[in-house]
Amino acid sequence: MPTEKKRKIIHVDMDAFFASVEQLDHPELRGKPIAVGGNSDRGVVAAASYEARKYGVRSAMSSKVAKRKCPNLIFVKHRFERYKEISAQIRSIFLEYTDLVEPLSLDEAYLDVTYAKKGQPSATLIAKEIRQRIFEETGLTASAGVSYNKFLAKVASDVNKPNGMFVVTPDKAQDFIDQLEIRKFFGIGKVTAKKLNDIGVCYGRDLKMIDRLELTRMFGKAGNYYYNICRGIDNREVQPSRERKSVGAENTFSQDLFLEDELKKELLVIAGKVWERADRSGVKAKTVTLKFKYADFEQHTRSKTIEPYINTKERFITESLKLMKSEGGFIKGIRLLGLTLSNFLHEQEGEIGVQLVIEF
Ligand code: DCP
Ligand code: CA
Ligand code: CA
Repeated sequence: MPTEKKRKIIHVDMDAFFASVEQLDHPELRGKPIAVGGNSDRGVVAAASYEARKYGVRSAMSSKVAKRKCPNLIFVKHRFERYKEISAQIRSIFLEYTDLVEPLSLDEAYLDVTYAKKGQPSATLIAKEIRQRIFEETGLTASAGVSYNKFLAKVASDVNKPNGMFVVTPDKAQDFIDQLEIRKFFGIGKVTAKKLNDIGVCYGRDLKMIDRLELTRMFGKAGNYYYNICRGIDNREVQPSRERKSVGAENTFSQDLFLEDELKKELLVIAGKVWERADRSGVKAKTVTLKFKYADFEQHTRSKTIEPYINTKERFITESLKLMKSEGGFIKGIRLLGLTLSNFLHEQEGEIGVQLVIEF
């Protein structure tokens, strides 16, 4: 067997994640059509329970449309903290089997189990065991796909969703892809799928008829990826998430700023972004750093470290503003402001669970 077909990759994805967590924690919601998201006319559905999906309710649908499709739909407010907690829990299960775990979002990850820690030779059995453990330890169901590369594992995890799994062995891969609808190809977005459908490309086998040159002419670099995946080729490695060292944001202004009030306003916007990112990544930082770039490109940074860590957004803003004040005169004009949070609290220092490094 060619080496690229010898890897064992599992893709695990939780079923109706946010909605299932809400049904788990609120038993009165079980078996009912629920949507996680705002009920207002401007609201959007983040997740729909499988009961709600029967009515056509979907993620990213406006709440207004969702209510029309399912008048009995129950809206529930999201609780990111809780989803992050479960995300950390499933991740620690994954890590028992392999260090090669690459989270794609809070509820899914790729695992390379070619050399699994417990020495189990069968990726299928590992996937089964992991799904079982997730259920026992969280009370939630997950689906899985097993194959020799990321693309196939990812697509496979959708085949028997919810609460199911599917294995694509090397000898079955080409058949599987040939019969796969283009809209189900991971990495082919809605627009591209439509474009392909319009020229009569509806299944993997149709995509294979287009040569590489034509595909790259039509879709640029992505064309190469399409050319490969419809042949079952995807050599991307599972990249274990590295711990992120800092979270930051900055803004370069269209005009240099001189006034403290204007700078303060901009700083608040940047601080809001940084705090949201840190919050979503589940990190707790000790150090805040403010970066200034003057109109003449001279750059200054000022930092402050707080023990045990910066615990609220208000504190973060107060400290950022203090740093700005300490810099003083802005006669030269400021062209860029930036803020970063770093020096994260580590696991052994308590508090924080597994560090999540994924953007949501
Ligand atoms: N999510 C979101 N906004 C979206 C899509 C998803 O906030 N447009 C959130 C809510 C989902 C979670 O991410 O519960 C995971 O997304 P998935 O696409 O994996 O969808 P689900 O887990 O909800 O359902 P499925 O069973 O189809 O995986
Ligand atoms: Ca999911
Ligand atoms: Ca997902």
